[in-house]
Amino acid sequence: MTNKCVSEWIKEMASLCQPDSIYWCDGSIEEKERLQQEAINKGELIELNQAKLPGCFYHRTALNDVARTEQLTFICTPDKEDAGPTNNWMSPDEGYRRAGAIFSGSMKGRTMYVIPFSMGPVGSPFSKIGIQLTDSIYVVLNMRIVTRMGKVVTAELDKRSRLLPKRSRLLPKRSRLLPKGVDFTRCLHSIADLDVNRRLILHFPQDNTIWSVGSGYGGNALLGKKCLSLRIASYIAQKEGWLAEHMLIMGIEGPNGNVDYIAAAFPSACGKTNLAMLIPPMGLKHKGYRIWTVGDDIAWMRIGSDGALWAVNPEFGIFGVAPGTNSKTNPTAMATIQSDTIYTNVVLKPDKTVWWEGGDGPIPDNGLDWQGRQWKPGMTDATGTHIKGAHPNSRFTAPITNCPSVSHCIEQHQGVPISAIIFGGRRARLAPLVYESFNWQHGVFVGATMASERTAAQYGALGEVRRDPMAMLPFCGYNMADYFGHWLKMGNLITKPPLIFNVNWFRTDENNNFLWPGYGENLRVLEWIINRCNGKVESIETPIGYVPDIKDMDMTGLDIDTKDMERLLEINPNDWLGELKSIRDFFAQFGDRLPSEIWDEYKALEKRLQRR
Ligand code: GTP
Ligand code: SPV
Ligand code: MN
Repeated sequence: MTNKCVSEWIKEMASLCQPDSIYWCDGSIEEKERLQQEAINKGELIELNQAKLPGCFYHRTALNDVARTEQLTFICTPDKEDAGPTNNWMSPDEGYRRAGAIFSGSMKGRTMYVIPFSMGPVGSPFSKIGIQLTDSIYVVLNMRIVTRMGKVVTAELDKRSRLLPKRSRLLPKRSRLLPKGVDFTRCLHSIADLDVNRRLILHFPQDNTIWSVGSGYGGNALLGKKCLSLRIASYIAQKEGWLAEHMLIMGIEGPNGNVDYIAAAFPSACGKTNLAMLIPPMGLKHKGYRIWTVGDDIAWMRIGSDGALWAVNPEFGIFGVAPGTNSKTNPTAMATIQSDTIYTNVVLKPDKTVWWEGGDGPIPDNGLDWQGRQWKPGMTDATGTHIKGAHPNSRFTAPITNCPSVSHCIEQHQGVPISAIIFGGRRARLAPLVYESFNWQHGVFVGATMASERTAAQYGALGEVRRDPMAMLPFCGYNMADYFGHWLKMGNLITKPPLIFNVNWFRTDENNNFLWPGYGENLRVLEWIINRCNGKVESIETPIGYVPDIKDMDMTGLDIDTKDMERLLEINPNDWLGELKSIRDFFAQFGDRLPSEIWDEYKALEKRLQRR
C-alpha cells in the first residue's frame, strides 16, 4: 500500500530484528482494545477499577528502567564537533554497528508493531511524520496517546509521497543505508532484554533516524517525544529556520477577553505541566482570568507572515509526573487523568485504583508499590530510609483532549502567536521571582545561562547546580554553541519578537521553606509579564534585567510579607559575580564556536554588576 521506500526500510529492519510477525497500526478503537487485552494477558498491563477509572490501565517498568538514561543517549554524527561538548557522541558507523548487534534477533518470538505518527496536526505542512517500529505494546498504547497516529498518518504519508517530484533534487543527501523518497523519521525501537548494559538511545540527525534499544521508559522509548520532537527536530529546525524547544505553551485569557500566549522552558520536573494547567487563585478570580493549555512539554515555533513567533505543540498527550500532583496543586491534571490514562510505577491500591506520594485522599493502608511488593505507609529499608510507594519519576499518560483547560487552538496548523518566552529553573538563592531581559540578544544570554538545582530527593547533592541552557541540555541534537547562534539569528528574523523573561518559583528562606507559594499564585507573575508585553506597567532596572515594582503586582488575597516579597525580588551583585564563574566555565568548553555575542553579553553583565 505505502510508498516503496517505507516498505523497503521496514523489510530491512525486520530482517535485522527478526520478529515473528509485523503489524501495521491503524489507530482504531478496536485495535486499542485488542492490544490492551493482549497486554493484560501477558502481564504488561493491569486493568484498573473501570467503575472508578474508566479506560485506565497500570504498568510497571523494569527496576532499572525508570527514567531517561542520559549517559546512554548519543548524537551520532560523522564529526564529533557537530554533537558538541554537552552531548555524548558516537560515529554513525559505530552506532549502527553497536546497536545493530543488540537489535539483531531482538524481536524473535515477538510482533513488530509499525506505528505511523505525526508530530503536529495531521496535514499541516509544518508537521513531521515518523514511523516507529517497536516490540512493546505498552509503547504502542502510549504513542497512541501522546501522538496522532494510525491510518490518518499513513494516508498523509501517501499524499506527501504522491506530491514528491519524480527525481527530487530537493531531498537531502542520504547515507547509503537509506533509500531516497518521502521524508519521515525512521524510528527503530526494541525493548530487547532491558539490560542497561545493552541499552542505547542513538540519534542520527543526518539520516533522520533514531535507534533505541533496551529501554521501555517514556523519553527513551516513545520516540516521537524527546528523540524526534527535540533532538532530531532541533537539528532540522536549525536548517529550516525555526525553533524546537522544551517548552509548555499556554493561553492567558485576560479581563478584556483577549488571550495572550506564552511559551516557557523549565528543566524536567520543574513545573511545566503545572503552569500549563494553572487555576487562577481566589484573589484574582474577580478579574475573570482563564487559562488555556496548548502544550505542557514541547513547542515548535516558527516565524509567521506577520513577523511574530507562532508556536505549535507537536504532541497530542501528556506524560506527566505523578508525585506531588493532587487536587490542590493541580486540579486540572487530576481531572485529566480520571479516564483513558496509563499509570506507570505508582502505588496500586487493593481496589485497583492508584496513589502516589503527594497524591489525593488518605494514604492507603496498604497496596503494591512500584516494584510490585506489598507496601504500607511508614515502611523503612535496612538503612532506616523511608520506602516510597510510587517511584519519584512515576508518570501518567493522558490524552490532552481530556484536559478541562485544553485550548481550542491545538489543531491550528499555524499554532498560536507568542507574546512572551519564559525561562526558569529551581534556584534556592540567586535568581529573583521574575526579571525581564533588556532585548532579544540579552534574552538569549539569559536562556543560555539557565541553571537548576538538583533536589536531595530526586538527584543527589542538595543545592548542586547543573547548567541547563533553555532546559535543552539533554535534548539539543547538535552543538549547543551553534544552537545559541541559531537563537541569535532567529532574533534578527522575527520582526515582532516576544519579550524574554526569567522566573524562579523555588527561592527559599534560611529554613529551606519556599518564599513563594507557587502553583496557581504564579498567575500574579504571569499577569505582570503580560502587562509588560502590552506596555501597561513600568519596571525597575537592575544589572541583570528589569524587575517589577512590587506595587505593580496584584497581591489581592495573598498573605505574603512585604519583607518576603522584597527578598523574592532581591538581586545580590556579589552572588551574581560568583555565578559568573560557573557560567564562564560552562561557556569555555565551546571554545571558538561560541558566538561572540554571548561573550559580549557576559562582559556587559560583569560590568553592570561591578558598577554596583
Ligand atoms: P517534565 O514532565 O519532566 O518535563 O516535568 P515538568 O516541567 O512538566 O514538571 P511538573 O509540572 O510535573 O512539576 C514537577 C514538580 O514540581 C512537581 O512535584 C510539582 O509539584 C512541583 N512544582 C510545580 N510547580 C511548582 C511551583 O510553582 N512551586 C513549587 N514549590 N513546586 C512546584
Ligand atoms: C522529561 O524528563 O523532561 C519528561 C519525561 O518530560 S520524558 O518523556 O521521559 O523525557
Ligand atoms: Mn519534559
